[in-house]
Amino acid sequence: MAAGEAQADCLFCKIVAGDVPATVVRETKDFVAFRDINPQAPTHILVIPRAHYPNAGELGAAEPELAGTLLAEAAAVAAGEGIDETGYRVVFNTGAGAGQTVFHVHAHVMGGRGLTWPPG
Ligand code: IU
Repeated sequence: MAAGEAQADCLFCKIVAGDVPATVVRETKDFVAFRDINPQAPTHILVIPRAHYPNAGELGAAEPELAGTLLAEAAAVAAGEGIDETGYRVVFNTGAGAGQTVFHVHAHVMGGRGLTWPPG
């Protein structure tokens, strides 16, 4: 498989392709942002690259510019949701041990309530 290529068994690749519905809030040439189906905060959006990389580390290693732009996308989503003033969190769960369940890299953009530290 070529790096970044869509995976037939990947849920988020199916969302990118439009084969699985999602509540999309922002789209660019390289990214899609949609509402998490099981939100953990009043605002909980996932930002994904259209290209398939399993996690943030692999995206950063293969496509550092795209990885950087993903952070800008997360900030644009936060601004669009109006949570940039109050504060928000960008999370990349990386690996099953850290709670990653979908192995297509995604930034969780969460806000709209006070967020405690450390996370669980
Ligand atoms: P995780 O970091 O891999 O655990 O995050 C996966 C997220 O994908 C999680 O918050 C799910 O609620 C979310 N999600 C979704 O938004 N739509 C889906 O169809 C599925 C999972 I499956």
